[in-house]
Amino acid sequence: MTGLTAATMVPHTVSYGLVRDAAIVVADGHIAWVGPASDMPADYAGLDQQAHDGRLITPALIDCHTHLVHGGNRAREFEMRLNGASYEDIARAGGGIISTVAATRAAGQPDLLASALHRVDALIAQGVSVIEVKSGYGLDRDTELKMLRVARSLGQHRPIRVMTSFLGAHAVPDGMDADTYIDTICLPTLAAAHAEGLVDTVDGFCEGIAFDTAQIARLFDKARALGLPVKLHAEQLSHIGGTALAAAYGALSADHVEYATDTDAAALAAAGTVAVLLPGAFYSIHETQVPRVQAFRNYNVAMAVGTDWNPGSSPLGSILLAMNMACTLFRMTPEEALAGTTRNAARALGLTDCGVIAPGMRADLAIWNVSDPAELSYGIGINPLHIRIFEGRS
Ligand code: DI6
Ligand code: FE
Repeated sequence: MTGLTAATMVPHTVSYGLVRDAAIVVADGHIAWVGPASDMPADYAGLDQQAHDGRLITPALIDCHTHLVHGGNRAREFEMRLNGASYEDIARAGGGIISTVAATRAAGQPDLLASALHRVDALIAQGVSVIEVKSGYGLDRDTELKMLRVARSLGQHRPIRVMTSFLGAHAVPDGMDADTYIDTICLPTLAAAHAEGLVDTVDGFCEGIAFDTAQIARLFDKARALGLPVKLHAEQLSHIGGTALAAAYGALSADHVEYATDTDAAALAAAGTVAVLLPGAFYSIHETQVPRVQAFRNYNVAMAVGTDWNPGSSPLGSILLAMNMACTLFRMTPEEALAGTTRNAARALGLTDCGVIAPGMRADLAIWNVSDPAELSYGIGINPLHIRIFEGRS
């Protein structure tokens, strides 16, 4: 491919790792060479060439935090919130996550798959090549496994790579206390899901309305025993120590982190844990505590951006809009937002073969009808995708 402006997102180079008048050589689904066309080795000159008249090419986008397998929707709750109820009021009144649990338990696997594929298609149409998908709307063994099987199968139905997270510790089911749930349902279900090869990472919701740090620590100990990496919903609605816990366990990521402190940022940096920022949830629940982006910068914490696509706090089906919101609501720069959906999103998933355009990386690429990479975050509700390339094929 020639005639491209390549935002390679290779760090510690120029802004966006930008290469103008770039050529990219793809072979066997991987990037063989990238650089200024004038430097392309003569051996590649005989290959088929596609000219792209100055279009921008980036790594394909990565949505590193979604709950896109779920039954039903919560439009009613949206209406309640607009009539004055808070997210926590709704959760305590038996609504919220628990109502999606009922809908997800009731849904057959084909229906869950069909609705998830619609959501996957929307992300693919925006240049996404990797999605993370969580369980957590089952809260019983059969439904958690059903969700993870659906998540795993998405990649057989669409050209997309799926990373699964076991989020059994998402909410406490009705009629049970949190400790009993963790010990008698959540941990055994994790073991069963892992035995079926359904779990890439283990996640939890560490929050006053969900699980405390001691309960999450038991979950993380089990994950460690199974050899699985961890990540955590931490400090979304209050500060109860989830970020420090995630860092102590060397988590891949701590997600939301609106209420994380400077001390937490230092702990994330020391652990190499990515801060995943989710402006869709911040926006939807009218949160006012902005995550400390400047502290993450000061301590060199890698920042990723995701949709958090879920039926309650973030019915956001657009990774490009998440990038725009990260800039406008959190004051991230467009370059940070793009790093957050490419290089740093890969890192939040423990992936080392994607997220930058460099030799040896998977040829998962997005070509856009724009010339300046800032345009990807600048547009609101605009999709400038020209073509997506997945494993070298468009
Ligand atoms: N934090 C969130 O924002 C979502 N889950 C979580 O742990 C909310 C999920 C929902 O409301 O259905
Ligand atoms: Fe989430």
